[in-house]
Amino acid sequence: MQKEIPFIPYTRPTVSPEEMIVQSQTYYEWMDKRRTVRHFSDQKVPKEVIENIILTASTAPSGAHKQPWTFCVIGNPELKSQIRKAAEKEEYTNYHGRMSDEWLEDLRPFATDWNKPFLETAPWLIVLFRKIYDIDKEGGKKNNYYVQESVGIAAGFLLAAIHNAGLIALTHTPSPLNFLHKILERPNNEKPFLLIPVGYPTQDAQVPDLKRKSLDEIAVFY
Ligand code: IYR
Repeated sequence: MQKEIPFIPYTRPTVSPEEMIVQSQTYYEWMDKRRTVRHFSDQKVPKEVIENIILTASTAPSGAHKQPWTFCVIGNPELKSQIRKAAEKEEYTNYHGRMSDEWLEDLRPFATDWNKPFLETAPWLIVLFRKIYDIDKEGGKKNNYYVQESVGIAAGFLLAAIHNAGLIALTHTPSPLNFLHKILERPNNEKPFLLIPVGYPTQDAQVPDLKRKSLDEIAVFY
């Protein structure tokens, strides 16, 4: 039997429409500064910052409030180097035949390749796992719901929190990701979802001069 959860009043200070317009605009402009950066410095980041970022990610909504995620944080250089080696092995195969010509052509402007030095340089790697089911105290399987959606939203919150802390992240998707399950010795109910190096950019870090779609390209108001 699921235990009862009491309901409590939802209270937040009311924001006037005028304030709302300003706040939403300010937040948009701030978030619009977030960029995926591939050039990481090895400058240290306090562990407490990473803890706060993860707590923020875990405020994301999730199916039946199951919070079906585990954030594995890697700061250990030996483990980072193992992860780099394994990721580069998969990525080498991806860039040399596993990815279609169209895919490689779409990626060309971003100058990515199979080399992933940031997996060793960044002070922290966060590997986000989705929990396809939970295990209760008696070792029984418990269902989770909308795991993909929930973990995707948590990843978004994580990236926003990293940006808000003044740090950079790279949403890295080595594929297949199974090597992370093995290296980090995760249980069978956990599947790797994303690998996110976190840290500071190098002094000379560059990003492609991308433009974001305009509102009429992404939204339809009825
Ligand atoms: N996973 C590869 C390839 C890659 C794919 C897409 I789609 C990107 O936006 C970026 C990279 C890699 O990490 O290099």
